[in-house]
Amino acid sequence: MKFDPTLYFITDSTPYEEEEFLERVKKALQGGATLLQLREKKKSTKDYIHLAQEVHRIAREYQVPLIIDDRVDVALAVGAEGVHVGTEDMPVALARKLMGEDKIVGATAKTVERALESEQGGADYLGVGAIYPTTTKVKTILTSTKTLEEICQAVSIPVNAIGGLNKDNLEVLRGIPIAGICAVSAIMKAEDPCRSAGELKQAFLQMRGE
Ligand code: TZP
Ligand code: MG
Repeated sequence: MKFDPTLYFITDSTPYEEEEFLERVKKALQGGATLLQLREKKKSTKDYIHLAQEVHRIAREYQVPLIIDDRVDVALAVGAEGVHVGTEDMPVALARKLMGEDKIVGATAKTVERALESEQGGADYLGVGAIYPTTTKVKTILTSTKTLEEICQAVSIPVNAIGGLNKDNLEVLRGIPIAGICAVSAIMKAEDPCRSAGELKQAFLQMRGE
């Protein structure tokens, strides 16, 4: 399935009531997020599915593909456009087998080895980071821009940078052939997620020289 990785917005519903969360997701899409990931770490399967259905409704309005973090079963259950698997989740090749050829499968890679393995397993894109320390709850380590660049050179699928990125700190990525950036808090926690998404996208395109 075709997708645009330019501005990949990853959600964190933790501090919000459902209504406000969904409103924020909608605003992020209005502001120009091109790809959306629902990322839930604590919800029951039932609640994950419920939220995924709500978010999918909004994503469809804006024709933005919805990727589900970790859970192939939830992605299939709600007919989401894809799934994202990390190093401790389902192996990429198995996720691809279960999701089928038409869906999007993304993987986290922090080394060239994992990047190549993920590409061979059928990943459509890679998320690489954390580039900066992050305030989002995640089990991660910092990934250097050198490794990010080496991963970009090693694979032919799109590579997105992730971790602590905001509109004012993208300069370190200049010259590295990433396809896009991922962001949680810069958009999710912003006073105005629509404006933040727009500004972040603009900053990325400018950094890339567009
Ligand atoms: N993987 C590496 S860093 C990260 C994930 C899921 C969190 C990024 O969140 P933020 O708020 O954009 O730093
Ligand atoms: Mg995961």
